[in-house]
Amino acid sequence: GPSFVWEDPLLLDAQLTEDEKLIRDTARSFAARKLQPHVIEAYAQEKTDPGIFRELGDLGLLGCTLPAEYGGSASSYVSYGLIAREIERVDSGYRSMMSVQSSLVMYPIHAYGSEEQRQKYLPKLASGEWIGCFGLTEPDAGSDPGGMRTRAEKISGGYRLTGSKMWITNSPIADVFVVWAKSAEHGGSIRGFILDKGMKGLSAPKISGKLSLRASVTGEIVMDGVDVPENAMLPNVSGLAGPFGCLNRARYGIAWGVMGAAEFCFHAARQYTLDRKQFGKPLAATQLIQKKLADMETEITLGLQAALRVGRLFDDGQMAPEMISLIKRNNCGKALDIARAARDMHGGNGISEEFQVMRHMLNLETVNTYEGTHDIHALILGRAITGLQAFA
Ligand code: TGC
Ligand code: FAD
Repeated sequence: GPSFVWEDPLLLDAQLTEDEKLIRDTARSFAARKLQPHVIEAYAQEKTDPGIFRELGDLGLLGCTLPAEYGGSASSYVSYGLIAREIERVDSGYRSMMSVQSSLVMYPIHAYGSEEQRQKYLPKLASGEWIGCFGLTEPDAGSDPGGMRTRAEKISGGYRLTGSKMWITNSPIADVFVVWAKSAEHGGSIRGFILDKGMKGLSAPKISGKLSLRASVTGEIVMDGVDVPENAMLPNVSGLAGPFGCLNRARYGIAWGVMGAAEFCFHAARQYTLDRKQFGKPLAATQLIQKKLADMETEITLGLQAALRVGRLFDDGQMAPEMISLIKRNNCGKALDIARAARDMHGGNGISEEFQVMRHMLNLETVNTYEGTHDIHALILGRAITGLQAFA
């Protein structure tokens, strides 16, 4: 009869199309060849290599769900998730760089932008020639982005933007800034703007001292009266639905991505405990270790299967945002638990950079927090379950 495959217990592979397997294999070999050899040093030295965007672009791994005329490959959302999983198998920071470019910068320009904006920005973002960032969070508005203070004020021929954004992935190396601001001209509603590096009054200082996601640079966006032309505004969206439309896609990718990080930790813990002998036998021959491995395998398998299900629904136009809250929250929380357990199972070696499990663990603390914290997604689900909102 059929035999059990410990690396793929419910045969996820068999549920993928040939195109999806191809893109998955491309991402896997790129991550192993080009990212893995540098990640330990990049993390230790807090160095982000902007060249990674070009390499991702060359392989068609940026904005893959967009049509070919804008540099995408009209790939499925399942393919996008598979890319996230392979990159995050190496490091959550590299996956962040890819997610922001694809879901938070290219997606809104395509979905909400004018034809002129699409032509100007998308091909160069798809090739990785330009790097993008997404500014929603502010020092005093994180979980509650509706409380943002950044303002767009109408001036002759355009708008003047004033305010600051905090914790912005890629901002210190970005060429293109998608920024959300309240516009008095539009009754105080939130509007999106595309800013270019070098505009007067625009700066993006790096945030240093991060103990997590150190291979991916994070910064502020300071807008000290930045004058932009009329055509810098995204014409086709208004309100929080704009940024949330982007977040739906990034959060969905994260649900896949963190399972890649968890798989790395699971595989490492399995191999380590098979190799390591104490009390005259492999650690893997003990009941406690086997229970931990069984728990890891179970959560990863269920998490991936759920992500695949949501991806298929996404591709069929049947995705409701609460489905994404469910898998983003569950998969991040489970990946963090798995990374902590793997760290523990490595004993003293587990704290060494060489074994890489502690880096994943530290990264996953960020991933559990950004794109809606673990608890914020519980409240989104709680609202859907009860009809009562408990945020405010
Ligand atoms: P609420 O009243 O619920 O909604 C306001 C408007 O937005 C619409 N909406 C959505 N539309 C599409 N998709 C969704 N998921 C949506 N959720 C809400 C909603 O229909 C409504 O539209 P309209 O037309 O009626 O105005 O808004 P609220 O202010 O009560 O929000 C509550 C809450 C907690 C759900 C929300 O604010 C939230 O999700 N907070 C978390 C913030 C967050 O996720 N920030 C992420 C910043 S970006 C980031 O972290 C990038 S890291 C990337 C990386 O490096 O990988
Ligand atoms: P807060 O909202 O202050 O939350 C603090 C704690 O309070 C959390 O535990 C939260 O769950 C809890 N809490 C909040 N509200 C409630 C409530 N109503 N009930 C109960 N508990 C509550 N943002 C961007 O816009 N673009 C980016 O590219 C980006 N990249 C990031 C990269 C990194 C490395 C990090 C760390 C963050 C990034 N973020 C980015 C910001 C991220 O989205 C926010 O940090 C996140 O949304 C949480 O906001 P906050 O940090 O202000 O925490």
